[in-house]
Amino acid sequence: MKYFDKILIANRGEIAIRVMRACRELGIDTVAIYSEPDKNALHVKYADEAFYVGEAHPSKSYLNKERICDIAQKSGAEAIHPGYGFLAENYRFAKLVEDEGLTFIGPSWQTIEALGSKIGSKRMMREAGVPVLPGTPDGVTSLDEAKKVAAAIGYPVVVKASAGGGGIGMHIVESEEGLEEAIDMGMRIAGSAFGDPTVFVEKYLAKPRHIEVQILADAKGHTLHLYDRECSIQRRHQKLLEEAPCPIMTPDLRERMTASAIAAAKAANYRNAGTVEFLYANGNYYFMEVNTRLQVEHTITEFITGIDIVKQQIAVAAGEDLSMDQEDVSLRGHAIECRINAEDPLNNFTADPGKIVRYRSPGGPGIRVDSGIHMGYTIPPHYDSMIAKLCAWGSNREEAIQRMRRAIYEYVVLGVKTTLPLHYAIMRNPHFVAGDTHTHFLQEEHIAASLRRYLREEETRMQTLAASLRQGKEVAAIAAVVDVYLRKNMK
Ligand code: MV4
Repeated sequence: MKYFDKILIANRGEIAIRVMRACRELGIDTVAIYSEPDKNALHVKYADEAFYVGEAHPSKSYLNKERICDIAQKSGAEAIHPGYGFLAENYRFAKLVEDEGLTFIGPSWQTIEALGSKIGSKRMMREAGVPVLPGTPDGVTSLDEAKKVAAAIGYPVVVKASAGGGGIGMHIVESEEGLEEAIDMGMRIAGSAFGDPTVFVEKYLAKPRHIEVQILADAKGHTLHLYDRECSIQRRHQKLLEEAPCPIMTPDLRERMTASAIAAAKAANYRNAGTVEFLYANGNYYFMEVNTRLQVEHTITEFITGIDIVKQQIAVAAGEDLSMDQEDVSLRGHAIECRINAEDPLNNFTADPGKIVRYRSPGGPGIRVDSGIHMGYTIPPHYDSMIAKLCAWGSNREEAIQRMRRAIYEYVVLGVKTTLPLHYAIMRNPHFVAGDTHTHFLQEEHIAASLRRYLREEETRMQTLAASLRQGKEVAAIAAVVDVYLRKNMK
């Protein structure tokens, strides 16, 4: 089954390649778009055809809705896959694609629009019987009303932007004195960041877990869940590491959360792949938002279910029924994803773009690497610093962690600083190993100190490597790198 003859991928980097891989397996031709600094990028070489879309700045290229649709029409593509980020959750783009007679591989634009409002989606979910945190049911219109609600639910509370994301415009309030300022600040920030100053108030949870459920639905409304993921380890609302399933999940909690996620999807008339995010604390969970896109961390769900989520997205976008029932979706083992960013974890995660002078990615049992980089590639400074996703699967969580440590050990990236040593420090952290994670994990675990220790070990290895390369023993590079790694005895 082919579904489409040609698909345009409106994205770059690892996710563009991930989508094209599904297309290649299905025999679907692919069309890449690329900005000026991406003309030599891997996603361009991987595609069957590639079109220049515009200058470096995303507004000129990967966010240029009209130009992307023109390229789709010119190339004869029938559908557009948006990946994640850029236009993936832009309902105006989804609508434009449909208005042009093309297929948007994702939910309907109406569903994307409805779920884009935090207040609106919270109301929708409350009415569908999904647990939500107590708070103001609508946007704050008067300080008196906000004070009444906050007093009733009890401090601390949090002020959030309805149009927001990524914690922008979000302020924690410890007592009534701080409420007015938080509302004023939230409205100002939300207004300038999203063009919508609406804020609401809800109960604040101190150290919740972020647990999400993967959803898959077809055009007939047949809706499945693909189990859960734990995504609590984040930095400034950017996820660093995820695992599937959630390590503290019990049969009862899973039963309730997955049922809530399916109810949430049905309430929003959801089709295609999506994620329902929850906050969890003390045995209770609360709806947070729905991500109406393929997510970065879909890979670990693919590992534990064996389902190719991108192929399913393409199939249901073509109007196919889901080829399985809930009973056919089984969970096997445990998977972890480490996001490898070109950033310096010891210098406030400053981006470190530049040339990759040596590169060797890990492999072997239970390892999956999704990346858009290669040896000799220069990471442009204009985009996201995530350069690869390293995923490990094991028959249980312990084996997944052991494999991840082993894969980090094998991974060679020279030329830019990366978050690899940070991930190694996390894989060695006793609380992480015990499955004890929450949204304030990084701040509290002093990961930086242990990271320094691991980096000193790394430095010796890197010097050995650099020396052997300088002496002209540049044995077809990869072999040399592997040799240096394997000879070192890492505890
Ligand atoms: C919260 C919360 C505690 N209580 N809401 C952060 C970004 C935005 N998507 C929602 N966020 C939070 N909302 C209430 N009522 C704590 C967070 C939060 C968080 C959530 C998920 C993952 C990491 C986080 C890190 C800090 C705060």
